[in-house]
Amino acid sequence: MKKLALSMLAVLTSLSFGAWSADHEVKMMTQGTEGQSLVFEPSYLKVAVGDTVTFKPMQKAGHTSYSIFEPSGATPWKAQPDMEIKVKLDKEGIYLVECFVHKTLGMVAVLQAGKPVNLAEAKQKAAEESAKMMVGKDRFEKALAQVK
Ligand SMILES: [Cu+2]
Repeated sequence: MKKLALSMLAVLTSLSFGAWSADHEVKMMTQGTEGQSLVFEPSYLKVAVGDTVTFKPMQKAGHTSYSIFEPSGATPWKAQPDMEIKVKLDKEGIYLVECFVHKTLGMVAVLQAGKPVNLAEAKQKAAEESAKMMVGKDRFEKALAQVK
């Protein structure tokens, strides 16, 4: 009986681990739903530490999800053009994401896992990147303004 209780506990524990981490979706769009060109939707997303985010290309235009800034200890990612990628945000803080092909056209996103422990560094990196953009220079700033 004790053995059965223990194995039941093991099953329950593994089930609840599965339920704790959610998957979120970010679309990579040539034309956004509000008419803007070259966007991640949403361009700001807050998740729990340990959640996953799936980047989905909605049109073929060479869209790629590259992380250009992560919390310390987090693994950077680079998706292939027009390919979906699922990433796990297992470190707390802000992640900055760009489409490699359209980064100078403001195709960027901000992800937040848990508390924004690296917000100051993220803002600095975002400002450096925004200075290189031809259009959409304010997109990082607008997304970062939503961090809470
Ligand atoms: Cu793109």
